[in-house]
Amino acid sequence: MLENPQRYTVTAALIYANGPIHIGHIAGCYLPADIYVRYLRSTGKDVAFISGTDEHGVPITIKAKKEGITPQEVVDKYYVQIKQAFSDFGISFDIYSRTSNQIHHETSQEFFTKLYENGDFDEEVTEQYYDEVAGQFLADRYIVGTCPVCGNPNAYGDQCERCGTALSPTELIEPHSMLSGSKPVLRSTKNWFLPLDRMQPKIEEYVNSHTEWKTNVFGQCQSWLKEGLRPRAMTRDLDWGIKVPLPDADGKVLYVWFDAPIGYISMTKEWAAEQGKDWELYWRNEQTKLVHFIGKDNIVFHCIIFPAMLMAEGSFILADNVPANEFMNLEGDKISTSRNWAVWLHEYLEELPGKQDVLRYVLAANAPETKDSEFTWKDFQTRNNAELVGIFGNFVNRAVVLTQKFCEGKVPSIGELTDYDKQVIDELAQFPDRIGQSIGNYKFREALGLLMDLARLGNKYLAETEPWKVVKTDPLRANTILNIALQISANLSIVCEPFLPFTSEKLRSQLGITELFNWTNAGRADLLIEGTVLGKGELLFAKIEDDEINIQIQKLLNAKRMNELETKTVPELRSEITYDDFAKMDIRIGTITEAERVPKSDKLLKLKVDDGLGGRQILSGIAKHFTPEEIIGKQVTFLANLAPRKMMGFESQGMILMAEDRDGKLALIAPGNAVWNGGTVS
Ligand code: B3M
Ligand code: ZN
Repeated sequence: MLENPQRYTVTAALIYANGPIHIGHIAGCYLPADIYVRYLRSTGKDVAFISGTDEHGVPITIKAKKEGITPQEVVDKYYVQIKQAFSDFGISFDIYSRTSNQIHHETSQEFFTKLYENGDFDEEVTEQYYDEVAGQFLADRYIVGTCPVCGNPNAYGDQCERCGTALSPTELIEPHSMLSGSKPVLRSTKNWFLPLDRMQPKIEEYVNSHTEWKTNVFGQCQSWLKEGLRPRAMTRDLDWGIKVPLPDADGKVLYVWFDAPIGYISMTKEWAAEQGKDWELYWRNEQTKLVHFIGKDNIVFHCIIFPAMLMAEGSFILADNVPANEFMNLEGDKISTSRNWAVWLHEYLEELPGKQDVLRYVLAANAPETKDSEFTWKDFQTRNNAELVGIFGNFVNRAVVLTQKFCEGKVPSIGELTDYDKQVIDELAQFPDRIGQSIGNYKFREALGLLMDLARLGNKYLAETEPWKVVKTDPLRANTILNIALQISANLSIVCEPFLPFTSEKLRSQLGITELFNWTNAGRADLLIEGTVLGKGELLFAKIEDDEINIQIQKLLNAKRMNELETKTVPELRSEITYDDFAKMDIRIGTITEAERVPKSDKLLKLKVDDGLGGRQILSGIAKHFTPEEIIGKQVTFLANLAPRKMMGFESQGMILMAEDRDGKLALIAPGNAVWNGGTVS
């Protein structure tokens, strides 16, 4: 672990540009990265915060096929949307670029060429799966089968997302093509492999030198190392991607997990060029600390494969830490793009405008740092109302409003301090370091808890000193109290900035802060100078009412229903019958004249049906779908020659025909025009 570096390269996963981003992405990777970076900047460090979209690989081409547009159109559309959402949400990347840029293609190809020239690859002709219907090789997500490690039936050809194992298509059990659904055949093809097996000792040495990594990250690495690493192809037989820069590699591209992490480097180059900086300082200087923020499904690529590539290349630094988070679930279920079970960031920003910090707060407070966590809208509301409004907002508001009221809206003078004042000032002084340490150790929930403790300290101080009463007898003492309360608020504006940047900004203007205070000033009780005019007082957070939350909950319920409808398939046809079989059935029209529930049965209705022959009794299992009242007088179709049978003590003489809807709801089958009772159906 690099101690006290002055320069940081911080990366956040290059998400596939094949769909919008949701709260799971934010909580898993982007928010922690942003908190970390904002904190580092505030302490005066030199930071490059790098991210962008991953625009190659099968996830992009699959999406293009699904939407009926070109891969280029897919990435162009989502790059813009994703970039905008991040920026509106206050994720403060220094650059948000894309892997389709020229500089990235060049950087990746140079990287590949260097490894090729070093002799780092094994060039091998192997049998790979080929889809004869689609006429192409099946790499990565084009092929799905059962994971040999955990039995997940939907493992991809390059990775099982359930257990995280990196796979090759040939390891899948019962593979099938995602393109045509057909069973693939094996065909020979040449590819370039990184011999991870031979590199294992070096990789092991690297991983083992980082026992400080988070337990989930270190543990996953150990289990792969224990299994033994296998050579991995760094090229693919695909047409979408970065061309393999070799003469005999027509129709081949770089493996997306080869080019994507190199994106961190090429994007740094792009940024440095724009800023007039030297990119090499951020990737080749041993004093630079490289940190990758990712979600847990990307651990193997960042802790083993990318470092192996970097080691082979030889001129780059390796990650000092890879603080991967686990997953965040939503209202008791896994977040899923295909099932639309998600809170989409761009929709949130539109539907709950101005509430970026509320979501930032809730996601940080529930961050899946050590295990999977859960987002619910009720919790969102409670945390806003009880914590942001009730604790943070309440304290600051009281300090500001009381100052407006008793001190003409100016920072009052500070007089003699009581022991209690001194104690509070001492406590205040310790907060920035404590919060900073938690952030530095990637414990963002803990840091946020401390931040709220500082607001609690402020609330307690006001409650115990009661300046609104003191002012009547001892205005100078009230001045001192309010001065201290305002100093606490000023400190809050500094230490809340990584978590709540929009609030920090508002708070600074309310307190009339014009100086560039940062973490290096924090902890002091003399930040605000006597006489400083406060800005306009406005509430930092507004209460969120049930209505707003219910809209969001309803949206999710709708998604669930839509999904259930879509996944319900039309039943298969039954086996064929002859006309004679059909002709045996006597189907007729009748009118329900009486209907009542059958005692002790929640399913059965006892019906009287006018069949033109004097009427008959039919028992029908439709009580959950119709009330007796609504069904009386309705014409129905019924099977008239079904052998009578007893149900719950009553004889049923026939069967009412019903149609079942997709969601299991029953509908009567009645002739479009009234037909005489007794009319036959044929
Ligand atoms: N694109 C996977 C993902 O979007 C992959 C990350 C690349 S990081 C270099 O989840
Ligand atoms: Zn698995």
